Amino acid sequence: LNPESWMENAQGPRYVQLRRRLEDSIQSGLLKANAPLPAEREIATLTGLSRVTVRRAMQDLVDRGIIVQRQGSGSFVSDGTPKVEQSLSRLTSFTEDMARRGLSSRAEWLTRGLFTPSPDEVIALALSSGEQVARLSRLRTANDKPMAIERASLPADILPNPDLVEKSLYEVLDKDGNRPERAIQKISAINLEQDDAELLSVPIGAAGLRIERTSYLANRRVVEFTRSIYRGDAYDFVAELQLAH
Ligand code: 16G
Repeated sequence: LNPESWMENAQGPRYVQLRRRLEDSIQSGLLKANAPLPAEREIATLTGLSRVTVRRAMQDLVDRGIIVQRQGSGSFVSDGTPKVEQSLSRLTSFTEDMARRGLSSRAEWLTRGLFTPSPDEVIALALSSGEQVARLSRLRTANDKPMAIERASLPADILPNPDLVEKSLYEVLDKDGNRPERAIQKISAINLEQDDAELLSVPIGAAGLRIERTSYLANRRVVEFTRSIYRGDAYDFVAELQLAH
């Protein structure tokens, strides 16, 4: 990163030059997946560039999914986990979301079966007494990289045979005429605890998003109550806003 060695004949704004330089180091394998990058301050000292320029180059690399920044621990070369822009206004399934982006999705099963519901499942799904619950817990991957842990609960009469769900839950619901048509979703920021961090292949304490989705049929019956943990570095959530009247 010595300034004389590369900035002299270089073209374009300085942050672009620095970005390209860092990209080259990553593409050539000099910096490998998950390797830490020097701190912004250090890069500024090494290159003679301002912190603002360095920050801009780094932000560009984050936006392109080439590096990831983790609060408190710095920047790292991405391990190739896709960065996904997810709309907050469309009710879609994980399988559809990944397919639309040309990514292959898979589910590693953690739990799949019928159970006696917990008190919060009884409330969330408005179950009548004695009714069982279908639980589907999966680690969801895109191009074989872990993206999210999804723990879905459904009334057993909507999904009497959970083993029929091999790939897409929504596809199975659709076939039975039970595809949800409305959902309420709540997103909160978390730091990942050990078990979830290990499943998602990120360090303990890394940023995550807890997403709770309650989905409804047209007749307002609850179909699904899903508690998910998404990787914070893999998702950008996007919503279109309109002026409130
Ligand atoms: C989405 C939903 C989840 C649903 C799943 C079905 C969130 C944030 N999103 O990931 O509730 O169960 O899609 O996906 O919870 P599938 O049809 O691919 O199984």
